[in-house]
Amino acid sequence: MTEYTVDDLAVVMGTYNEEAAVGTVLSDIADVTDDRAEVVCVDSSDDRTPEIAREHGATVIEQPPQGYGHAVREAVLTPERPVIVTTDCDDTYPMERLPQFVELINEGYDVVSGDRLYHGADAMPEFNRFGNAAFAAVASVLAGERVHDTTTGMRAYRRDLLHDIEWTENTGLSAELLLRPLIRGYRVREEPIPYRERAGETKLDPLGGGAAIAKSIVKICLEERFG
Ligand SMILES: Nc1nc2c(ncn2[C@@H]2O[C@H](COP(=O)(O)OP(=O)(O)OP(=O)(O)O)[C@@H](O)[C@H]2O)c(=O)[nH]1
Ligand SMILES: [Mg+2]
Repeated sequence: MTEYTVDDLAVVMGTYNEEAAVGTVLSDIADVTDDRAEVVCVDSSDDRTPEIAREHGATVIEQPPQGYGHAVREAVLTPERPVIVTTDCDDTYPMERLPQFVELINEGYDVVSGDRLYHGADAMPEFNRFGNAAFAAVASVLAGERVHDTTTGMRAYRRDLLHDIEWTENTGLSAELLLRPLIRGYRVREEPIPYRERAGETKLDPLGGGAAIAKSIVKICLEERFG
């Protein structure tokens, strides 16, 4: 089996007015990969985020603001490199773990999903923590396999898988990117990660967004198992 390195890695993200965090996130990626990973930002900002991203050598694709899933779907489908990692551009995810995520792909996993709940996710707002526990419980029952964090922003994927499945969700895209491969029998692993407090303002409406995610989880699981 091919042994991938950070030269085979693309790190991708949606960016929407993240000027408080984008410099730190892209510097962290450059540091841990010796500047060898490709970086793609699908950007909908009206602040300095895209300029800062370009200064750090990222490829910036402009897109009108249409929500998380529109941005991240375009982001994951863009790179040619065989290993693709998603992150949020808000300095919440541990970029120092990128080499380990590549290693787990080398061990044979198709999806490596950063599990924020394992260590307690103290930095997560209480309402989101409750919502995420509920999403995981419902998804586990409907998928027939135990999952712990369905909405994490940090995952590694084999590129082929991303092109073999049709993605339909917007706010629920993160759950979809975990659950469709899982139910189809791809090798999926959840890996505990630390989670930091966000830099800058949230882009998610907790109530409306939460309802959309719950609906996506039910729809995806029913489609995949009985559709
Ligand atoms: N291009 C683009 N990016 C988006 C859009 N909505 C969200 N994003 C980005 O997607 C990522 C996730 O959004 P967040 O606001 O962090 O959502 P969240 O992680 O559920 O909420 P927090 O707990 O506040 O971090 C961030 O990097 C956002 O900038 C959008 O409409 N367009
Ligand atoms: Mg976030």
